[in-house]
Parts: sequence; structure tokens; C-alpha cells
Amino acid sequence: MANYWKIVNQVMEEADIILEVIDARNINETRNQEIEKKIEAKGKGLIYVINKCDLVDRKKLEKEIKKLIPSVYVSSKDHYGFSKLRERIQIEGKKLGWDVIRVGVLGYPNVGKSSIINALKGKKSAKTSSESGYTKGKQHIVIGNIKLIDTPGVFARDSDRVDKIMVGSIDYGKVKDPDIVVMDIMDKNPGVIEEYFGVHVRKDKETALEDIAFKKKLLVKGGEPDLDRVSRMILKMWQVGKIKQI
Ligand SMILES: Nc1nc2c(ncn2[C@@H]2O[C@H](COP(=O)(O)OP(=O)(O)OP(=O)(O)O)[C@@H](O)[C@H]2O)c(=O)[nH]1
Ligand SMILES: [Mg+2]
Repeated sequence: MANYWKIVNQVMEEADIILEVIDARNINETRNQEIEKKIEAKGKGLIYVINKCDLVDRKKLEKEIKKLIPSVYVSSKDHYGFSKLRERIQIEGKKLGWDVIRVGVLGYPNVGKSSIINALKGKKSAKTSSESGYTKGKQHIVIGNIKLIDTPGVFARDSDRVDKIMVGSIDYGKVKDPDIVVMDIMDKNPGVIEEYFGVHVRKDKETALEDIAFKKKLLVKGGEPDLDRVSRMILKMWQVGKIKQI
């Protein structure tokens, strides 16, 4: 995990403009506002790149991203939106007063950072060797006056996702894999959830979740525990403060 942040920080340091890659299907969950603030504080440019727009309704998406300024939506799969993105990079670069613009790519896992770097590279790019000041092995791709940092920075996923969920900035109804999140909360807060529901504290958190599901009669057809429902119920109670952290 620590290594993740090292690369994120490096990319942030070395770039003039950061492309924050966001998944069009999950905008709030895949943006990192803490990093956005850092980028702003450092006086760097930020472009929200909403990727995988082929998977959502365009009209809805346009509404959803109105407040993300500047943003460009793209599909790396369909090579859609990249001339707009290049244009936007030039505009933001000029604002910052740079002729040669160093561009870095950041984002959560699997949002499409590598695909975006590849699409931006296109056929016009040329690889350069590392420059002084750059980590050994880190390369630049030169596309006209754009120097694209070839290594994307990946935000660590789980811990800060779980933190966001714990404080309620991600709604329990929208959480993906809520059982994994609840098990993580159980690990971080030993015994708290189990005690609240009056079940045994177990090493195997999945079994503890099953115990709670049985107790609350949250079962699927066939009588198996409904882990999704029980997890969302727990997250809801956690978020509204019914279950209290000690
Ligand atoms: N439908 C669709 N799929 C995409 C798009 N861009 C990327 N993908 C898919 O999303 C997955 C992740 O893409 P990557 O480019 O590897 O994502 P990444 O952010 O570099 O992922 P990590 O390196 O694992 O952090 C792959 O299966 C891609 O094929 C897109 O615009 N549309
Ligand atoms: Mg990648």
C-alpha cells in the first residue's frame, strides 16, 4: 500500500497536469477528492477524464459531470473523445503557461488508466528514455508538446473506500460488495458489530455475518443467509450511527 502512494505522489510532483481517470458508471466511488484537493494545493492542473462512457447513457452522464470542471468523457474501448481530451490538455497547459506539458495519469484500479495512456499515445508518439530527476525506469511518451508519464499512479482501493463508506460519504445502498466492506469494518472494530447483534465473535467474519443474517432472518430462497442484504443493513445502521464505534 505504501508503495502505491509513493508513485501517486511522484506522478503528482512531476506532472503539470493530472488526468484523474474516473469510471463513468461509478463517478462518486471512483473519484478521490482528497487527491483532487492536493493537486489544487500544489497549483497543478486537473482534468477529470470520465472513461468507459460506452457503458452509460450519454445524456445522463453529461448531467452528472456538469460540476466536474474541466472534464472530458472518453471511451478507450471505442477510441472516442481523445481529440477533445488532447485539446483540453493544451488549453489547461496554456493556462498554466507551459509550452511543454507534462501529463500524469492517476486513478483507482481498473478504471482504465493504462488504456487511456495507450489511446493517447496513438501512433504519433515516441518513447524517450528517462530524464534526469525521473525515477529509473520511468518513461516519458512524447506526443507533440505533451510529455506523458508512462507509469500511472494507482490509488489504494480498499482502505480508503472502506473509510469513505464508514463515514457515510458513500451511501450503503450504492456500495459494491457490501459484505467485503462489513468484514473489513469488523476487522477494524473487533467485536463491535457482533456484540451489537449478540452473536459470537469469530475469526471467520463471513460466518459471523451469516450468524447475523440468520438471527435477523435475512435469508434467500432455500434458507441460505442473504449476505448482501444483511451487509447493507449493517452498513446502514453503521452510517446512521446506530452501531457505535468504540
Ligand atoms: N467498456 C470499456 N472498457 C474499458 C474501457 N477502458 C478500459 N476498459 C476495460 O477496463 C479494464 C481495465 O482497464 P485498464 O486500462 O487495464 O485499467 P487500469 O486503470 O490501468 O487498471 P490497473 O492497472 O489494474 O489499475 C480492462 O478490461 C479494459 O479493457 C472503456 O472505455 N470501455
Ligand atoms: Mg494499468
